[in-house]
Amino acid sequence: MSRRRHYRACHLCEAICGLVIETSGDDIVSIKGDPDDPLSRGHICPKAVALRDIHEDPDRLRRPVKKQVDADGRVSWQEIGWEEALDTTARRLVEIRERDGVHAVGVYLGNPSVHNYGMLTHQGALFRHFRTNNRYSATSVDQLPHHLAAYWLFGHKSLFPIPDIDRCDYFLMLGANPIASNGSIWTVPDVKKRIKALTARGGKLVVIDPRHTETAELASEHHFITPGSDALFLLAVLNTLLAEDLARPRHLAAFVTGLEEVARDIRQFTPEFAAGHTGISAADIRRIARELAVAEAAVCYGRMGVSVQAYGALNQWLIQLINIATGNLDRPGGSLFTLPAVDQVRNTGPGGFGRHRSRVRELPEFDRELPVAALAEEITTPGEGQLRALFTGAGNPVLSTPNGRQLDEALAQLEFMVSLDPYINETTRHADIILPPTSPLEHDHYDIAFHINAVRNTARYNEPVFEPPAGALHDWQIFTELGNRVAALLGQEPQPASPPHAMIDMGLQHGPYQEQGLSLAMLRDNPSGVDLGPLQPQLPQRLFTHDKMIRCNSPEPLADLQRLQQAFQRPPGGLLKLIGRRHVRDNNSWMHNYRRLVKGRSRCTLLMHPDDMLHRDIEDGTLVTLSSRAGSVQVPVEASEAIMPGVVSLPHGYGHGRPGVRMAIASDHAGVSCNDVTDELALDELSGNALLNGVPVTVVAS
Ligand SMILES: Nc1nc2c(c(=O)[nH]1)N[C@H]1C(S)=C(S)[C@@H](COP(=O)(O)OP(=O)(O)OC[C@H]3O[C@@H](n4cnc5c(=O)[nH]c(N)nc54)[C@H](O)[C@@H]3O)O[C@H]1N2
Ligand SMILES: Nc1nc2c(c(=O)[nH]1)N[C@H]1C(S)=C(S)[C@@H](COP(=O)(O)OP(=O)(O)OC[C@H]3O[C@@H](n4cnc5c(=O)[nH]c(N)nc54)[C@H](O)[C@@H]3O)O[C@H]1N2
Ligand code: SF4
Ligand SMILES: [Mo]
Repeated sequence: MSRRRHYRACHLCEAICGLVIETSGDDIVSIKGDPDDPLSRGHICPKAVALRDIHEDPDRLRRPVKKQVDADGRVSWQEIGWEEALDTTARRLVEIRERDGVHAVGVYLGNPSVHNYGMLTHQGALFRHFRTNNRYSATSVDQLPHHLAAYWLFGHKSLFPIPDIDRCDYFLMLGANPIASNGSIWTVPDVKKRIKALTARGGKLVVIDPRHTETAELASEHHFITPGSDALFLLAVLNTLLAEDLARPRHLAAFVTGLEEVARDIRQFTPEFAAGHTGISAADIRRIARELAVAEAAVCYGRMGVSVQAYGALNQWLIQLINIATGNLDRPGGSLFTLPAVDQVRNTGPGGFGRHRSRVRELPEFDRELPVAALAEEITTPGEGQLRALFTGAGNPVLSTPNGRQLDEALAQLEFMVSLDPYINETTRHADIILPPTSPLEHDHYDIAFHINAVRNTARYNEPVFEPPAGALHDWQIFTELGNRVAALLGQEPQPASPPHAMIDMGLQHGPYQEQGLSLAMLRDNPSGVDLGPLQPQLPQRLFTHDKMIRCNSPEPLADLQRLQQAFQRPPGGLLKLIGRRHVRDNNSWMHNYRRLVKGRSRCTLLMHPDDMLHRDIEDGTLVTLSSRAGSVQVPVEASEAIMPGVVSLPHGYGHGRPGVRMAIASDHAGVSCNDVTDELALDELSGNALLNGVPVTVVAS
């Protein structure tokens, strides 16, 4: 059989590494990094080769399945044809919509939906018929605070400033572990090499994290911080900059206002006040602020650890204000906006906040989505607008959202559920019908999401590696087919659908690089990608605020300062605080079914500091009960000096031992779900984002 080389970008995480895949007939012979990709320069991580495992996995569904329940309540799954699967789904969704109204139909979209461009371009074909208030996604267990900060300050939910690590001298990083995660809201393949280059040229990386992480290992300086107290640290840094007259917004001064008002409102948040709660000394906080101020090019960046906690939105807003006050926004070596070839910032709406609220708990929407922490109660609470049918796509909220156990039980009460997903997992086992799309290597790929966040402007389009099997449908085709059927049932005309690549071609030809002749044809000729150059200063033109101004005195986070101050007037509760953790061979909940990724020692352990173990009669390996208001799990302890005393850490995405999960290897490496302990009532009250880091817990030997 002759060998063929294929080019492909990895879609598994935000680093979007270029790959070269060699095949022989239907077999994958090798998967390697593509040295000619101008962004990833040959980098890959251990997950890239799992693309082969996904493709070949016998547990991956190839055809739609329908749930059968016999007289004794035993569940089995029957393969059905696409016509029946699509017809039934469309009919049931429309029936419930007609009977109970559009809000009775809910939608949850998970993380891989953003890595799959066909899902992004074509979901509207179905959802335009269901303009429901009950839209949910992984955003509200993740980056919602980043969207809000960008919306308040820059006028668009996705206008994220990106740390320009390759030209930076001083990097202050909070609550991120890119060595494990490969970067987030920061597409930065090969981050290890970039961090090493930063310190090798005399630059400094300061990491603030309750765990001495793999990233902290490479840092010039690491400080433990009490989970959930980062806002006090950031306020103290900003306060020092403003009070000591160190702020110098440089070119930003022409279009930035409101810093004086912020300076007034934050005066009481001193380094001394922060020191008492964060565990970082006032002297260190002042020094870090001064170092930031004098560095030639500096950046402050924070991710999951500061977003998905009690003050997520406040934190992300403060991080931007620090970059503005030091004049490092829109500056090489600071943080810069990208200019993606298909400009999904310009092509999508700016967002909006609080235009409607959830029915039961009155939580605010953002960009027409409600916080997913409200999903279970919207299903179980009777009354008008109660959620009766649910569509899930590329998501596993039973394992990924707070109090997943409660959601698990709620899903069982739905009248109809359909899942667009290749697996029968903890969530989709509740579906009546599962619609499996083609494997990732059977469809083409262009990344429309993550170029927005990339450290360099590049573009890359790749053809499918394999032809899809006869009759198989891509995610985008499933959306189109369902949309057409729903339209017919509602007496409407079907909408003509062009394939995703045609939409990308339009986006390229009408995008910011049209003068360079960028088009799909050009990308087809350059399968390793096209380099569009380093990030450039673009302000104020790139702003989406109506008058091209940045107003720092955003009223919502300023008002949130009161909540912060009140919370930290109370003495700390004395409970342990639970945080999460990622490992380079995990990917949220769905990549535990591939032997090469799960081999070795179990990673689903509770990290605990020896000092905390001592009082509790716990030894390394002891099985403990980890409990919160919401629930408890039993898990072995792993002693670690790398975790701050008073803090424990458990990775999320495990808990595959539930009955009915059809993922054989994952079930053998089941672990427990961290989100059986996280609490759906604990939120960043400002944004509605979940609080998954800093959950108060107890730990006792089982
Ligand atoms: N290998 C792998 N890569 C992934 C993923 C994966 O599951 N596995 N998931 C992908 C996804 S969806 C995302 S969103 C990204 C996430 O990317 P990152 O945010 O870089 O990854 P995390 O490991 O969650 O890092 C969060 C850090 O915050 C720390 N932390 C926890 N609580 C606090 C706190 O209160 N304050 C501070 N300062 N720090 C705190 C944790 O110890 C941890 O080191 O990773 C992506 N990449
Ligand atoms: N405690 C705690 N909880 C967390 C986090 C944490 O740090 N701590 N992190 C949060 C974060 S950042 C995120 S993003 C969420 C993730 O939460 P989710 O997005 O809900 O969950 P995933 O584990 O990513 O599940 C992805 C699903 O998509 C399916 N899938 C994979 N590829 C495709 C595809 O191409 N098409 C379709 N149709 N389906 C596909 C998989 O089979 C799987 O069912 O978890 C969150 N939960
Ligand atoms: S770092 Fe992310 S994009 Fe790169 S190979 Fe690994 S999983 Fe794929
Ligand atoms: Mo995420």
